[in-house]
Amino acid sequence: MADPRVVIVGAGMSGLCMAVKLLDAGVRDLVLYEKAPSLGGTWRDNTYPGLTCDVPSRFYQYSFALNPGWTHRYSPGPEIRDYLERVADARGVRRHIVFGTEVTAAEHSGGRWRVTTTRGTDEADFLISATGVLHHPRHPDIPGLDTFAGPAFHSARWDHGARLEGRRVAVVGTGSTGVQITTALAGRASRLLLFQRTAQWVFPVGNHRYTDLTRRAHRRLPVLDRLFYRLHETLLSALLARALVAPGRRRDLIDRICRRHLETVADPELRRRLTPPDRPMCKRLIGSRGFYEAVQRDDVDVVTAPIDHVEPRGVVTADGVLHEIDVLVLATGFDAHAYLRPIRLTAPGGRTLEDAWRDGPRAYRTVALPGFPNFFMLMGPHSPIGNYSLIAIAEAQADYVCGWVRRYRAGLCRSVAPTQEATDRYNRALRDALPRTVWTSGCRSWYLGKDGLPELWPWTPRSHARMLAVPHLEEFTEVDALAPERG
Ligand code: N01
Repeated sequence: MADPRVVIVGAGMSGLCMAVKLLDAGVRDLVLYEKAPSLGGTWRDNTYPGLTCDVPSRFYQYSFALNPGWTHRYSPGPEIRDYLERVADARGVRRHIVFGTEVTAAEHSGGRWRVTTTRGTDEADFLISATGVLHHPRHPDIPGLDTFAGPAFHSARWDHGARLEGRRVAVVGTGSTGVQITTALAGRASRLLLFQRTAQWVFPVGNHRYTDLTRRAHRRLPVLDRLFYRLHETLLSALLARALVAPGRRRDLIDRICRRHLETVADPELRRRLTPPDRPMCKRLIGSRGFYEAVQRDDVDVVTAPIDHVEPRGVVTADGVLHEIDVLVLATGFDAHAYLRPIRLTAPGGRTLEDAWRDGPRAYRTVALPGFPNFFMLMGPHSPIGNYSLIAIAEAQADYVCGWVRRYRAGLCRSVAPTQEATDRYNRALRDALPRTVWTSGCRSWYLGKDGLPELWPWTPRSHARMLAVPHLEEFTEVDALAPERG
């Protein structure tokens, strides 16, 4: 039985998940390269005020490490980060992580992946990308941004040295992040200006604290954790996940709830400005009960005039108004299409990832790429990342990858990749299903790729898990034998 060397890129939520599953499967020659000095990925990078997961804590956790101690129905960010740290320690992952080391390139030659990092080189039989989806902050191209006299920073690079109490703070962007920051800072800042380019729908969800009694009950009766995990999975799958991918009653219900919630904004003019141009769920549905209350405060303004430029004293809008501020927060999102990049990935025969994805990121069943042997992705293209637990998705994908590692150890495969034909067939089915999704209803969203088509899973997350539960061995081929020799 050959024991493969496995390299995982990234020690965030999905990298840790992959590592636990591989260790459980008996793989010992395992390394996770993490470019940061600590683990946690998005939950390490994001530390902004109000950071809360928008998926219920009972479901936003590993099914193999259920936590009875969650303090809230929706977990605060730092709690999730602590949880990931604890899982890494408890499951023996930490000693496999090499921190402060970025993978810059990987080339498959001689039957193995030659991995280049900022600290040297390595070799691997399996290369697994767990680099996350929303990782590279999107810095807006606003003229004069660097001339601002006060602290100015992206939401994912929060400057904790910047004083906020009693200061005039501007927040640019009204996605999930901008909404959470605005809700948290209203009343703390002396004046809060929310620069909104496009309004987004907000679904009313409150966040209550679990009582000590509840937490004690969950500690004593682990079956409760399992029960609530399944319950939340079922609710999210049955309501939200289906509403995203199929027209009908569920989608209409979510529409109605969002519209009713907007009616709680008393001033018709403000309500008009907060009315999105597209349907709920075109972008990731925002969950908040406090946001509309926050923007109705006297010390909070929603500015809808487009930003023209920034000058040392503040933000100047296209109507010529200078909005004087002390702190500028850019909640402008992430480059969602940068999958894996800037890593340079080269398949046998010299084909690069850039070649493969010239027309946009396309994968085999979200996890693999034709021509790239023993290379797997977590959260790869078209993963079901809309309003669902990404942890559950990562688990399904990690289980699938483990299947191939097991087959390798059993001597049943050596350097496998999906065939181009199977990949094309899968992508055709995917495209055929897209018109039923809400994202083709006239949305403007980073969910859409450069061809205007959604880059999301057009079926339910459960169908994704069901698909990955079957290995589809007949759709894979040994690659080395087929790769053309380089001249
Ligand atoms: O980013 P976004 P986010 N001038 O891309 C605006 C996840 N998340 O960080 O809509 C002015 O959603 C942009 O305007 P427009 C969640 O999956 C999860 O908020 O493009 N405005 C938009 O309003 C979410 O989907 C949790 O017109 C500019 C905003 O910035 C994802 O992270 C919590 C601009 C960006 O919104 C990203 O959310 C928080 C410009 N030049 C976030 N450029 C969880 O709980 C951009 N904007 C799991």
